Amino acid sequence: MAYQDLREFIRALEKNGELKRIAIEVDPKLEMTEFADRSVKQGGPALLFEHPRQHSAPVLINAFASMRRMEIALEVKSVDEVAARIVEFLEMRMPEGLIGKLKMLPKLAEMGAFFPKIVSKGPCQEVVQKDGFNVLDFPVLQCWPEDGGRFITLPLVFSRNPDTGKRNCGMYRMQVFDERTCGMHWQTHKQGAEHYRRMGKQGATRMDVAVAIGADPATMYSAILPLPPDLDEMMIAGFLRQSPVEMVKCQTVDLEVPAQAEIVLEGYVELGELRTEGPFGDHTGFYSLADEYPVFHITCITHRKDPIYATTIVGPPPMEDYYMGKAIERIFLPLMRLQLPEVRDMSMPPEGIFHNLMLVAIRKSYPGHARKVMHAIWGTGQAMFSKVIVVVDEDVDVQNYSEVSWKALNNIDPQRDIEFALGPVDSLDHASRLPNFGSKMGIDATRKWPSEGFTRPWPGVIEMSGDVKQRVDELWKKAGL
Ligand SMILES: Cc1cc2nc3c(=O)[nH]c(=O)nc-3n(C[C@H](O)[C@H](O)[C@H](O)COP(=O)(O)O)c2cc1C
Ligand SMILES: [Mn+2]
Repeated sequence: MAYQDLREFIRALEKNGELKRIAIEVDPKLEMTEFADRSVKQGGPALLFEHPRQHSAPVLINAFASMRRMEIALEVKSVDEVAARIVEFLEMRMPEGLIGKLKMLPKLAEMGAFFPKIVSKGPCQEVVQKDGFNVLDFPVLQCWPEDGGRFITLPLVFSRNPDTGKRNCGMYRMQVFDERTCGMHWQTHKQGAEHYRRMGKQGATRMDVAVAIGADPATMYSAILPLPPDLDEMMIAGFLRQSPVEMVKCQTVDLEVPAQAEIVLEGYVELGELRTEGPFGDHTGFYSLADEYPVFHITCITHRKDPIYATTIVGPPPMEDYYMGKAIERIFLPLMRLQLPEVRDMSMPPEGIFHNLMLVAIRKSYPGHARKVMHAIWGTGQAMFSKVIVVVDEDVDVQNYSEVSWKALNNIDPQRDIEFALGPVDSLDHASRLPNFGSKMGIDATRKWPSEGFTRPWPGVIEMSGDVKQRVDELWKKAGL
């Protein structure tokens, strides 16, 4: 059964021993970060701070911060189950003949059941504040000492594509400037920024934006998925939770938000208005520098009577977002393999912060195959940000970073095997020659073939023969070892 809301998810975490309530007073300014950071690094539970200093709303953090919690969030035994369900849908073709078509009906009905449903009221509007509100009434964290202020870190930011009318939901952090103004940190490649550019082209002066904080876990998770533009995250959330997301119309803007959300900020972004946002201790483990970003003006705050404030911190890896990203890696692998069936597995180690390092194992079939795969990845959605791609043969386990380092480093002649490309890079890359533009490197660490100009013999990996291993198994004890 799908979780109705954040509370049901919290109860499930608690029942599974994955959540700790913190009864003592803790300051949302820095102290909660230190708690959350230590906890995630020790493999500790999600934390629910019941008494944030000077605030009444409890603070939930690290709710997704382990693979077990990701499984509880998505209600699966392994996130691979989600991948399998996606493949099942993608492979669904209209079968021949009436009987075959009839057999399809339940599947199609199931698909229909994913579409979000508009409802006339929702708990997220139990309290409606059209004036006299203050977003800082919520326990918004200052995450790190040199942060430019307090940041809302788990917001579901809703906007509409003015050309297609399609909704988007992305997670873009928001620095709180004052009681009713925040930064809107949608990076230039993201859909919120695209909507903003299109609104500008149409000569609009304001863009409606609504922000939901705290919802059922599938809905929250859908906001970070690297989906194609114009694919409704709320539909994907419905697919993940196998039940439609209930949406309610906002009070002051022409957008809908999840009816079961804890807190909703309604408002607008003024076209052309920019303000310095940051610095912010980011998921690279470095501070992102202050930069100019649009400003979000709040026109109305709605919330539950007793809202819970959901948040996260990012910083030196691994943090909560590593586990959210690891689940994306597993869930999106089958989608990647639709385009690139030669890919056997791929992995993004925590220290690579997703965009800095991707390890890919392929079944190599023709000369230059590894380079073809690199370019395909650089041409695919948010995988375009991959700064370093290491391509290995399929016998290398890319989840085993020590095996990859050992084999890849042995297999390369650097000058011959490195491919450089120029293109868009992650906005958080502080080393690129320009913001958002720089170089990327592919390392072809596959075994080289004569058809690639390599005519020397290629040695095999050292392995003991099976019969000797077996014999030593017996001798081992006799030797007193
Ligand atoms: C905790 C967290 C914070 C994030 N903050 C930002 C952010 O501030 N700006 C941004 O552009 N992307 C941020 N992201 C990544 C986006 O949510 C992600 O790229 C998403 O796919 C964007 O959706 P879109 O393609 O609909 O724009 C964050 C992700 C997580 C998990
Ligand atoms: Mn999107």
